[in-house]
Amino acid sequence: MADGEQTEPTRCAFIALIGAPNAGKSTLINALVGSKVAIVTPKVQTTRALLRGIAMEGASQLVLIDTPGIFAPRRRLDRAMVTTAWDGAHDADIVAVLIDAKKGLDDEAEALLTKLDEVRQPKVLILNKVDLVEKTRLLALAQAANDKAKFDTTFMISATKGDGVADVRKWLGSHAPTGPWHYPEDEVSDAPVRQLAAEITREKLYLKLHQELPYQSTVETESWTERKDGSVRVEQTIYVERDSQKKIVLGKAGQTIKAIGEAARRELADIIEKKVHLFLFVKVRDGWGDDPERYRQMGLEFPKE
Ligand SMILES: Nc1nc2c(ncn2[C@@H]2O[C@H](COP(=O)(O)OP(=O)(O)OP(=O)(O)O)[C@@H](O)[C@H]2O)c(=O)[nH]1
Ligand SMILES: [Mg+2]
Repeated sequence: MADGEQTEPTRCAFIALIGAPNAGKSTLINALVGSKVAIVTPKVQTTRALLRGIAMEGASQLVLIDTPGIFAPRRRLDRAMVTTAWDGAHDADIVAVLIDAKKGLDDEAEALLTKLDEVRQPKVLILNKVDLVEKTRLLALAQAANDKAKFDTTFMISATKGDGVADVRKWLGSHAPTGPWHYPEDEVSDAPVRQLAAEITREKLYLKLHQELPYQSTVETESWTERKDGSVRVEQTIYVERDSQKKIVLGKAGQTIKAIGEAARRELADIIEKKVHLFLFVKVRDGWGDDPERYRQMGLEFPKE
């Protein structure tokens, strides 16, 4: 920059995306950032901890906080996730509330809107999945949601197709408070690559396994070694609760874990642009859902009860 040149002041906003499980929060973060930083699955409760995706919009840095879906929690892990999601909202400069337009104002969405009274920051309503819904229904839904909670503005978008995403980014950029950027300009996420690697494996696990099993498993990266030939050796452990679950994760003749490992390895290699050697181990840890160390690894507070 030449001396004396007028430049826009930098802006930086922390924006929490909250919403019911499966509303498309992680998909929207990836779309706003422009690369995959958060895992996405058709299953509810995919995101467990706060993850920040970072996007630039002109002179504004948008720090997008992906939160676990807000729902009525039962297990200890669920309670930790919901507390984490609300903490994310209270710490942010702007709160974006995502509603699945296909589902509309169901009990989950209603409960969430009611609790928004406690949120003091500017609030944005984002109706997502508009590709699945007729326009007239959308307008009615936007009206009904705005009657329930006070929003500064409303967007109707499709996070998967990208419709409306640029408008959201632009609005957030122009409403960010002036201030220095929090991260280097070229950073896309605050998560260390080891954590992203564990998340990618967890995504493949969610996609390949069904019913309760994904929820009763967690993945940790145990080691990450850069080798002289430029490739990376990654070792990960998949924790499950019971021996019967371990059998399912392994699959007949190890077929299931092989497929999970292959899909995860390929995606990780794409992202880091290096050859990856991925080694997966499955361990039975009865009650990992009550083990504080597993929460620390996931970046969650451990609820006392
Ligand atoms: N048709 C359609 N599907 C979408 C859209 N956005 C997200 N999805 C799908 O909705 C599912 C859930 O998306 P996620 O991004 O994982 O949702 P989430 O809100 O992060 O979910 P949790 O982490 O479980 O709270 C995935 O199958 C997405 O592909 C959209 O605009 N249109
Ligand atoms: Mg998510």
